[in-house]
Amino acid sequence: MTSIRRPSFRAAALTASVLASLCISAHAVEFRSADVHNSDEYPTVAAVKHMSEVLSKQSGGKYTIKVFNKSALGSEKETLDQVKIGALEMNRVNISSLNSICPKSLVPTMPFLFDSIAHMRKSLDGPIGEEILKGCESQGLVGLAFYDSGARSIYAKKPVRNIADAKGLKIRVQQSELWVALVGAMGANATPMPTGEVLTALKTGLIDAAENNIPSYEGFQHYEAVKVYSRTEHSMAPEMLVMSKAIFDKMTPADQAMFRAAAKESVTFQRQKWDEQEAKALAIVTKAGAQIVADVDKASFKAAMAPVYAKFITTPDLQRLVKAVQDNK
Ligand code: GTR
Repeated sequence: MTSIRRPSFRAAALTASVLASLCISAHAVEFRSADVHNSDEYPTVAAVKHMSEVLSKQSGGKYTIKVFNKSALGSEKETLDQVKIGALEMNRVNISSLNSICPKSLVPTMPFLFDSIAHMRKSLDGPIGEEILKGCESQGLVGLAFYDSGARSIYAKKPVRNIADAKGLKIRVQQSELWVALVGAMGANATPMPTGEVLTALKTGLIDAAENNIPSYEGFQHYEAVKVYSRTEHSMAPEMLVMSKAIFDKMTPADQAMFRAAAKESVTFQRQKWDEQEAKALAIVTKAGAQIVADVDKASFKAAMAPVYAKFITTPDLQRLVKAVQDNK
């Protein structure tokens, strides 16, 4: 497995063979797409499999996508590096993993930006979303679609009902400077680490807490280690499906359009799966004894986020996009 975790001769050889097969239109091509989630049924994993079925049908069997979930190809940071250089064709990541690569990805990650899931969907489905998807192209990543990831909340061994409860907690965050600042603005200590290390870190006490949506709290089994999930709902950072621009550019315009359309079609599928998964995961964690704290003083968190906006939303482009989202209710 380690031989494909990082860009390597093997990866380069695979890329060369993918590129070669793209030139022979009758040849069947299987693209690989990475994902960190453990379950084959997790909505993002299922959605890319669905996209593969759509593509296969529309291309008469020429294109399929094989999903390598369970972080089998590496962490989100590692697999994005592979996609950028064309050593891996596709990647489904949380948008936070793109924060250091394409600045516009900061916008949907920002704390308390979206008022509701409907507001998030409406913003990402329109021109604002298109601009953010396009924003990664100069970095070698073609943004194909956004998927839902609900709202992220803090889970710990104790309830976090207001910002004072978060003070001093060691909270795992994604590997993004924005996340370090966001959790820092809560008065907590941010510990960035890849997804795959969080369960052990929670179990050994290396960290006190983490933050995620309920399907991830369940799917990564974090509920086994910390039992109190407080609905702080501090970010609705969506998922993003990206493709290597090096690979995309080798396809014909008709095939490119087919990929874009199949990705968009998988969004509807993913959202339906997402809504079902939120309900399923909630039932699993509560049955296992997790406590869901709903009476959270979200305003106390929101009031502390101005420095995060001041630090990251610094260019006229980013300011325009944030305002466009805020005006898009
Ligand atoms: C999940 C997301 C993953 C990963 C994970 C994390 O919600 O689906 O892609 O980013 O969070 O926090 O590492």
